[in-house]
Amino acid sequence: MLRIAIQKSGRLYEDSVQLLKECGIDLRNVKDRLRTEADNFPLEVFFLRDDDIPQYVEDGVADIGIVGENVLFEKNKQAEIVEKLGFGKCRLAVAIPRGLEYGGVTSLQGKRIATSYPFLVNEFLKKNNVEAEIHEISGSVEIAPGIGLADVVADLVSSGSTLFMNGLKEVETILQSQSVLIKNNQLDAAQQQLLDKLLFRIRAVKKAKRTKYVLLNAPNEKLKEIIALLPGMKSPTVLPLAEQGWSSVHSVLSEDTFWDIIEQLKAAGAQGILVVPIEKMII
Ligand code: PRT
Ligand code: ZN
Repeated sequence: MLRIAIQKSGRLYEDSVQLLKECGIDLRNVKDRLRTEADNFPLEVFFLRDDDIPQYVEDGVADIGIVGENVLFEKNKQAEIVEKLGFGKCRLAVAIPRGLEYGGVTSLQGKRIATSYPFLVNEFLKKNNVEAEIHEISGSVEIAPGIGLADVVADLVSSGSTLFMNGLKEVETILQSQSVLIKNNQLDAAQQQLLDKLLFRIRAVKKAKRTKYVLLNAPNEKLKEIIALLPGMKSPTVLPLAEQGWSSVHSVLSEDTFWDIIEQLKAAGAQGILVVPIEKMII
């Protein structure tokens, strides 16, 4: 059995459980539980504070875990990243009171920096040859300058509205972060095999999320032009319509190029374009 550690509650909980669900792993009765077993995959799930996950995985109490890179790097534990998961995106940034002039990282010299990420902030300061005083606080970092506890802050940012509401502006990015799947460094062959099985599913789910299934109708004389616009997994599927002179074309499109290609398809004479989400994609 493979043991996975995920966040008990908080910003990563929903996405972590949802990802497992999309991998066909159903967790029932998870409410207020510290551990549970999946009934259709040999997986035991531990629900923990995110801060504890790197340690559990390093020690091998859990074989794998889902945690933000910010926490993983801050805790500086021995655990290998096996897959970036694409959720929980944020950045660890330095922010200063909005009215303050900023002339680059040397402006931080001698300042008091409030943060919950002392290790990462210290590494950042060392790398930039800046000496500053780090004040470790565990929450509400953004209010520290306002109450005179610090001059500047280093905190996680996603939309930026918390900084804005507290009269702060971002001046440096220390780390770009997202959730990752990590593993213990000494998995045995059986555990690795289970992890590979899980990873295969995770990758199929991730790939499907970035891809759409497209169906459209095209006049036969335009088919060549339309097919040239569509990559498909191998090549597009073309089926004759009941109406003479028309075909139905099916293909997959990546999210990155999606809108550009749809416009070109329309311009090339495609009609009745349907775009359908894909649940899993195995290639
Ligand atoms: O109880 P536990 O210790 O498990 O949870 P926690 O309270 O330590 O963490 P939680 O649930 O708040 O966040 C878990 C993880 O989500 C973090 O470690 C990050 O990897 C990720 N994440 C993504 C974020 C954010 N975005 C985020 N915006 N974590 C926190 N924030 C906070 C930030 O600290 C600040 O207070 O949101 C505020 C800023 O948000 P914006 O949108 O106003 O910029
Ligand atoms: Zn935490």
